[in-house]
Amino acid sequence: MRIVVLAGGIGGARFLRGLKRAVPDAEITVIGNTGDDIHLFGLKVCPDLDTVMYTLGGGIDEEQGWGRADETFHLKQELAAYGVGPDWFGLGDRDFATHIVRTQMLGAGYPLSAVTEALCDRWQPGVKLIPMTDDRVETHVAVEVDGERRAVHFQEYWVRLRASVPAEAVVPVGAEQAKPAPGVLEAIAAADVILFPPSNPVVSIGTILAVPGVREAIAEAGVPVIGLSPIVGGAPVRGMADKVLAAVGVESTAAAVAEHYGSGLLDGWLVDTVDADAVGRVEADGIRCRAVPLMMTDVEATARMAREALALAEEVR
Ligand code: GDP
Ligand code: FO1
Ligand code: CA
Repeated sequence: MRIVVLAGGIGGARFLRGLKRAVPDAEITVIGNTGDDIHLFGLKVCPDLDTVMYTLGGGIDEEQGWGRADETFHLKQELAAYGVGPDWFGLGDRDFATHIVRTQMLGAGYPLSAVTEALCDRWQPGVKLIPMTDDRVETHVAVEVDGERRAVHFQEYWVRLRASVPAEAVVPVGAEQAKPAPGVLEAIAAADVILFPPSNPVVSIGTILAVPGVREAIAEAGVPVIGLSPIVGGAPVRGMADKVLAAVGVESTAAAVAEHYGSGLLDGWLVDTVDADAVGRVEADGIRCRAVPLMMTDVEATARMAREALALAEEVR
């Protein structure tokens, strides 16, 4: 079975671990979000690609969900001693090596997709990980600070400001001119099923869908498209999805997120059992819906979620 998954960082990566457990023989292609990418200290950092790669490759800091296990921060401290920032972004020594290799390869002319493949040679994530595009896309968030409206990089909104001010708009800068990376449209066209894991609907999956051609390819693939809600009991399980959903005029409920994707894209939607009352509303919109436990407390619980998603795919096929 060929499965395509559109993934952000932690939510996507943890779901993929369960999916691999549920269907060990499946050929899984992950289309990764690169809108979170940021240039720091002259290096290109790709947080969501790295979160998927480290999580599936066994290098992730499990508790934090991003960055490397057994991390140290000597390099960051040395840079700070020279007055070189930013100090608000936690780049560790082990993680720095990844960004150095990536930046070196990009400088030598390799596209991000080739660089990602090279990095995955080390980590062996057990999936084919492809960035959504080789072109530069950066998610910016419009905020009002001291009565003045300005745009900040998504990482500045989330990590420095901790999403403490409302997001007034979310813009994937560069997306309109971006082309899907080699293999993205091919994987979608060859898929038996397409899954939206419980990733952020705006700054993860929304950004991938903003790359021209991706949304159309998914809608035209003619295979079941099944999503799992990242919103449980009216709030994100973690992160700032509520803030960025508000920016696009969508309420933070499992049903509203399904409607935001729409029946033109989604065939099936899983909500958590606490949101069972959303099932009727989602089905009235023409999207098949089931309520099942959606908390990724461990790999086995996550594998059950993946099995439910694949069972729903068979129902709508
Ligand atoms: P990020 O890039 O690290 O923010 O990760 P993603 O975009 O892939 O996923 C973020 C989303 O995952 C958030 O909106 C969370 O609500 C959701 N999430 C995290 N853990 C869980 C979980 O155990 N269950 C569900 N249903 N959603 C989760
Ligand atoms: N998230 C934080 O909340 N604080 C950090 O200092 C931080 C550093 C960081 C470094 C490398 C990396 O791969 C991820 C990192 N993240 C950090 C997570 C990052 O903000 C991601 O973009 C998340 O996916 C949020 O969507
Ligand atoms: Ca992310």
